Amino acid sequence: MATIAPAGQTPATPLADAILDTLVHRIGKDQKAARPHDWLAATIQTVRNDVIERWMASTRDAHAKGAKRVYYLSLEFLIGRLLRDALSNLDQTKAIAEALASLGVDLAEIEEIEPDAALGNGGLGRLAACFMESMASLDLPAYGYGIRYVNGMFRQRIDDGFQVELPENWLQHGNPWEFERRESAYFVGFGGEVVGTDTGHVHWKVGEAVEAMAVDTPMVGWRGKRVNTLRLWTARSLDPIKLDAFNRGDFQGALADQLRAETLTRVLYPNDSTEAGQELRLRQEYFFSSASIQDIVRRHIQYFGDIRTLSDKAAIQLNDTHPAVSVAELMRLLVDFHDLGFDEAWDITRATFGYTNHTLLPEALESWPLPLFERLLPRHMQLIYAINAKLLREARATGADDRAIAAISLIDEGGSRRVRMANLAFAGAHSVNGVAALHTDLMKQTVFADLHRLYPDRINNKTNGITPRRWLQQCNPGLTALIREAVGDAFLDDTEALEPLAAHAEDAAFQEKFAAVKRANKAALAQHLKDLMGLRIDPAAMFDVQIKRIHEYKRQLLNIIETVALYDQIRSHPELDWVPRVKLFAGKAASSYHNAKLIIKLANDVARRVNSDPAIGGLLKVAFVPNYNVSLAEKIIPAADLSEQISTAGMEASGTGNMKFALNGALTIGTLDGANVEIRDRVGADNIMIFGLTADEVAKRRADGYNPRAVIEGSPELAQALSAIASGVFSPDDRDRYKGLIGGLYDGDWFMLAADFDSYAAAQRQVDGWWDDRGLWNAMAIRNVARVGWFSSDRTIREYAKDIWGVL
Ligand code: 26V
Repeated sequence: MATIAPAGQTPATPLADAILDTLVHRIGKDQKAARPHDWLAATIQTVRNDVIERWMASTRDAHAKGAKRVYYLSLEFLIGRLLRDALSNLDQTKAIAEALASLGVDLAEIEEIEPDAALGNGGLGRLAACFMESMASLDLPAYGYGIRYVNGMFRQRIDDGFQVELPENWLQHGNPWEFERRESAYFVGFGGEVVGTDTGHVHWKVGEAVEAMAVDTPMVGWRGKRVNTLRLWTARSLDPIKLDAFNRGDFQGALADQLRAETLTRVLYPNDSTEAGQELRLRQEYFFSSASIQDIVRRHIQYFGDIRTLSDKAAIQLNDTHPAVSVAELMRLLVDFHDLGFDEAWDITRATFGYTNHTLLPEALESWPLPLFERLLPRHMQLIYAINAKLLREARATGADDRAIAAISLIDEGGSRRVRMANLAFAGAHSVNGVAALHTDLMKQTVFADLHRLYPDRINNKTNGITPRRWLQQCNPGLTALIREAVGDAFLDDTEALEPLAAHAEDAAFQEKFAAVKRANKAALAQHLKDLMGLRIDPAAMFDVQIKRIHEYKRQLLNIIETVALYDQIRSHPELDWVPRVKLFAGKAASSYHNAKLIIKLANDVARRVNSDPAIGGLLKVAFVPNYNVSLAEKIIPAADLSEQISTAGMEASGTGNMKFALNGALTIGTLDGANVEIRDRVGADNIMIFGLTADEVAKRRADGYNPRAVIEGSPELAQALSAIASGVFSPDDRDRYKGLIGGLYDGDWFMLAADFDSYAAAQRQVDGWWDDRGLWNAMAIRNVARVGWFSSDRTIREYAKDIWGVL
C-alpha cells in the first residue's frame, strides 16, 4: 500500500493496511479524498470480513449438527448502530481504534456517523434486537425475520416546541452490513379466488403477486461465538418494466407495478397509530409472514426431507400478533402443497409456533375487517373458518357457554365482523407468553380469560431482558471498567455475577469511584446536549430522566405536572434547600396521536418558561431532547440518576428501559407495573421508590366510579399546577392550548394521573432526601447495579429456549 499512502504515512499495522486497502479498492477513494463516511464504510467492510467467516462457520455448524433452529418473526427490529457492537463482541475495539488512529482517523467520530437502524417503534422492536444478540451469544442457531423498510422510524425535529416528522433516510450512504440474497426469493400472492381442481385439491388463483427478496444482516454474539442471520424481506415487482407500455411511451405505466411492489416495504407503521393505513399494513404482515414461512419450509425440506418433522427442527416465535397470519400460511402450505390432512397439519402448526403478547391495551389488539381479509387472502380466510370450527367445537365440548364461545371465536361478531389476530395466534401456538409476571397474570384474567380456561397450560411468563453488552459494556465503558476492577470479569459472561458488587455498596472509597464514573458520564451528556441543542445543564444536579415513546398511559404528563408543581414551590420558597434537578424528556409521538404531540409541546413550553426564570436560580432545568432513538438512549442512560417508570399500573406490559437504567446505576421512581414489580423484588424494596395505585387498585377505582374532579379539588398542589397549565401560564401565545388536555383530566382521567399525583409528588420529595444523603444514594445505586443482572436477555432467551422452543 506504500503507493497509496503519502510518503511518511505508511500504515502502522496490518489492520490499518487492511482498512486502507478496503478504502482504495472497495470504496474507490484514496486517503486524501476520503471523507468520514468513506472511512466508516472501509472500517465496517474490514471488520465484516471476520464477521463473515464466523457467520459461515455458524451456518455450517448448525447444518452439520442437524440442529433445531429458532425463527423469530417480528415486524420490528430496532437494532441501532452495529459497528461498536460488532467490534466489542469480537474484542476488536482497541485494535481497530489504534489502526484508525495511525491513519489519522478517530474511531469514536466515525462510530457517531453510522446511521441508527430504526426498523421499529419502541420496546417491542428493541426487545427483538436484544434477543437476536442474546441468541447468538448463547450459540443458538436462530434467524430473525422481518421487513427491510426503506424508511424506518421517522426522524423527529422539534420546531417551536412542536414535533415535526421527517423521513429518515438510513440507507442513503448504502448499508455495508447487508447482503442481498437474490437467489432467496419467493412469490407472495394477494387477492384473486380459490377454486377446486379435478384432483380434489384446492387452488388459490392469486390476483396479483410480488416477489420477496432476502437481505441478510449478520448478528454477532458475545465473544464472536456465533453469528446469526437477520433476514429482512424487500418487495420487488415480478415484471419490473412492462416493455410494451414502455415502448408505447407510457413510462410511468411501465414502472407502475414496480412502484406498487416497492411501496410494500417502504415504510414502518407507527404501532400506536389508530389510523394505520389498514390494507397496506395487512399486506405487509402477510408479505413478510409468507416469505418467512416459505423460507423456513424450504430449508426444512432441503435439510431434513420430511415436512412431518418440522416442529422437531423449527421453532417459530411470533413477536406479537403482527406475524399471526403465519399460522394460516403454514396451514396452507401443509394442506395445499404438502398434502397433509387438516388435523395433522394443525398438530404440526401448533407444535411449531409460540406467540408472545406485548400489550393488553384493547386498542392495540389487532383485528381486521373480515371483508378486507377475505378479499386479500381468500384461501387463508377459508382456513381460518376451518380452524375456528375446530376451536369452537373443542370449547363447546368443555361446556363453554355462548358468552365464552363469542370471546374465544377467531371472528369478532360484535358490530362489523373482524378477524381477531390474537385469538388466531393463541389457538395456533403451543405456548403463549407474557413479558413480565404481572402482565402474564393480567393476560389470564382479562383478554385471554376464556382461552386460558380452555387451554390452562398454554399461557406462561417470560420476563423481558436486555443485552448487557450494548446496555452496559458498550454504552458505559467507565462503569464496566470499575466493576471489573472491583469484582473481576465473571459478569462479562454471566450478568448475575454482578451480585458480589453489592458487598461494595457501603464502601466509601468504592462509592467515590462509582460517583466519579457517573459524574463523567453526566459531563459527557451535558456536553453533547450543549452541542446538540445549546442546552446548559450542571452535571452536579440530579439528572431525572423519562425517555420512551410518548403515550398517555406512560404518563409523561404526570411528570410534567409534578415539574410545574415543583417550579411553583421553588418560586414560592426560594429560601428552602431545594435539590437541583435536570428533568430530561425524550420520545416520539405517533404522528396521528394528538394528545401525545400536545404533551411534547407542553414539555417544551414548560422548559422555555422554567429555564429562563431567574427566580429559581437554575435549581430546575427542563429539556426535551429531540429525536429519541437507540443511539441517544445509549448516551442518556449511563448519565441518569433517576429513572422515571411511572405508567398507570396494569398498562405497561413490561418496560425494558427500567432495566437499562438500573443496570447503569440510576434509581427508579415507579409504579408497581410491568417488570418494575420484579425489579423491586430483585433490588430490594429499600433501593427503589415505589408509589401509586397497584393494578388491582386501579381496576377497583375504575369499577367503583372514579371521580377525578373530587381528587383534584382535594389536592391544592395538583389543582394549582393544573390551573396554571390550563390558563395559559406556559403558553402565553395561545392560552387555550392546554384547556382540552387538562380538562380531560377533570372529566375522565382514564390514566389516573390525579389519583396518583399526591403519592408521586411525595415520592419525589423523598427522593430529594435520598439525594441529600449521598452515601445512601450511592449505596442504593450500587445495589441496583449488583442485583439487576437477572434482567439480562440471556436469561430470558434461556427460558424461551428451554420452556418454549425445546432447544438447549
Ligand atoms: C400499540 C398500540 C396500537 C394502537 C394504539 C395504542 C397502542 C399502544 C401500544 C402499542 C404497542 C404494542 C406492542 C408493544 O410495543 N409493546 C411493548 O413491548 C415491550 C417489549 O415486550 C414492553 O416492554 C412494553 O411494556 C410494551 O409496551
